[in-house]
Parts: sequence; structure tokens; C-alpha cells
Amino acid sequence: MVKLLEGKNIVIMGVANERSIAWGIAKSLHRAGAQLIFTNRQERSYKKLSKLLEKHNIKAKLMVNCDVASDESIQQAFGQIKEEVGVIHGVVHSIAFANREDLKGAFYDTTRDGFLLAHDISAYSLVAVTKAARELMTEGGSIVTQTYLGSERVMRNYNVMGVAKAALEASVRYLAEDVGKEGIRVNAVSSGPIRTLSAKGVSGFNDINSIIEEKAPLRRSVDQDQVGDATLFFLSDLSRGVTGEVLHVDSGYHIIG
Ligand code: NDP
Ligand code: N5H
Repeated sequence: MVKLLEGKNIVIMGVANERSIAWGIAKSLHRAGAQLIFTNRQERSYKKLSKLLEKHNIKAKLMVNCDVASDESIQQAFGQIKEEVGVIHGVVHSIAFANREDLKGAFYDTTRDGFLLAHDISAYSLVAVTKAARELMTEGGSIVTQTYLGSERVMRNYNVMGVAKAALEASVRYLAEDVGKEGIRVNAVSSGPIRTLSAKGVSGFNDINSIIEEKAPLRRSVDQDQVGDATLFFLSDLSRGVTGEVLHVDSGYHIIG
């Protein structure tokens, strides 16, 4: 395999466990020769990730704590990365959160606090992370986030998260314009449904997953490795002409009427 990311330092935010999309991405990037820096919010995720790295014989360059709800935490995390690693070439943002009660029923029942929380963690965090990361991207870089079709269409129960993902995708475009002149690209992968810890327990996941297998052109569901390889494309030079883009990795489901 061509080592597309040899000598590149990439920050991966959002591995909670083996099922995380960010873990699928970590494996793809590792195979491509990248040096990986991880950020976690919860201690539980840190422990799970440490075990996974050991099991897969991957050595992290650095692991730092980062809660994107806090500007201070973001500054501290990227400050530590700057001190210990120096230059970075990429960031994978694979983070979202909404209160469970806001992921069912009527969208108009979303509270002000619930709306703000979902937008803060799932959309604003990309803005704050881009600001912190660009300082370390002195050789140019690539930032990739994860979105979902519920930003473009009404998907039952996705509710406030659909609105937050629409804000995230618009943020990708505005950020791409801001940092393009610094040789930094910003893109999003719009993945089909994947059974992860976040998806667990939210109503409607199973129904949507089986519809993909039935209706998508490829007639199969998407997995973390497919999203990993698409994210690798965005982080590598192969996508050097692409920025502000949303790439659907969904077995083609979004083209079906
Ligand atoms: P996971 O549950 O595996 O990952 C979600 C991650 O978000 C966790 O690692 C969690 O960290 C992190 N997170 C939540 N709040 C914060 C915070 N305040 N600060 C830092 N990190 C935080 O689920 P997925 O892999 O499914 O989700 C990753 C991304 O993929 C999300 O943006 C999601 O919307 C998107 N996506 C998922 C799809 C799916 O079907 N699964 C489809 C399309 C997009 P911690 O565990 O430490 O709290
Ligand atoms: C249409 C659907 C199904 C319904 C909606 C699902 C939305 C999920 C997204 C958010 C991120 C889930 C979420 O915030 C769950 C939390 O309330 C509770 N979970 C946690 O706190 C766990 C422990 C931690 C790790 O989770 C987080 N996020 O920190 C969409 C699905 C078909 C596709 C999908 C699942 C999309 C998506 O964006 O994730």
C-alpha cells in the first residue's frame, strides 16, 4: 500500500470505543503511515482507546484530554499538542451530542437549552477546533468532520441533530474559505447509519439501517472502515483540489428519491 500519510501528524477527536467511526478512521490513517494524536473527553473513552491501541499494536504519538464544551480545554489540548508534537497536518473531528429526549417526538418540543447544547458540541466545536488547529498547521493541512443526511432531509427522530448538522456543513464551507489561503482544507464525510455507542438506544436506528440495505444502490450498509478510507482521501494529497465539500459515504442512498 502507498503510504499516503507518511510523516504526517494527525489529531483524531472522538474515539469512544471499537465501534466509533473515529476508530475506523484511526486504523485507515495508521495503515497509511500517519502519526496519530488522540483526544478524548471521558476517562472511560481514554481507557478503551488505550486498550485498543495496545491490541492493534498502534503507538499513539500523544493522547490528550479535550472537552469541546470548554474553550479553555480546547486551548489546553492544542497547546499541549504544540509543545509536544509541534506541527500538525490534519484533524479528524468526530464529535456530536444532543440530549436523548431531543432525539424523538416533535422537533418543536426542543428546549432552548437542548438546541444550544446540540449546536455547541456538534457544530460550534468545529469552529473552535479549526481556530486552534490552524496555528499548528504551518505546512498546510486538512480538517475532516462527520455529518449525516438528516441535515439535508427530514429523518424521523434526528430532529435537533439534523439542524445542528446543517450548521456544521455550512460551517465547513465558511471555514474552508477562511483557511484556504493558508493551504488548509475543510471537508465533511456524510456517513450512512453505523451502529455505534451514540446510535445505541436512539429510536429509529434499526428501521433506517434496514432501509439502506434494501434501497441504496449498493444494497448494503456502511461500515467504519469505508468512512475511514474516505477520510484518509480527504487528509491525503489525493484530495488536494477539494475543499468545502460534503462527501456521501452511504452506499449511494442519498441519490434515491
Ligand atoms: P461515538 O459514540 O463512538 O462517538 C461520539 C464521540 O463524541 C465520543 O467519542 C464522545 O467522547 C464525543 N463527544 C461527545 N461530546 C463531547 C465533548 N463535549 N467533548 C469532546 N468529545 C465529545 O459515535 P459515532 O462514531 O457514531 O459518532 C461520531 C460522529 O459521527 C458524530 O459526529 C456523529 O454525528 C457522526 N455520524 C454518525 C453516524 C452513525 O450512524 N453512527 C452517521 C453519520 C454521522 P466521549 O466518549 O469521551 O464522551
Ligand atoms: C435518524 C437517526 C436515528 C435517531 C437519532 C440519532 C442521533 C444521534 C446523534 C447523537 C450524537 C447521539 C447522542 O448524542 C446520544 C446521547 O444523548 C447519549 N449517548 C451518550 O452519551 C454516549 C455514552 C456518548 C458516547 O455519546 C456521545 N455522542 O457523546 C440517525 C441514525 C440513523 C444515524 C446516526 C446515529 C447519526 C449520528 O449523527 O450519529
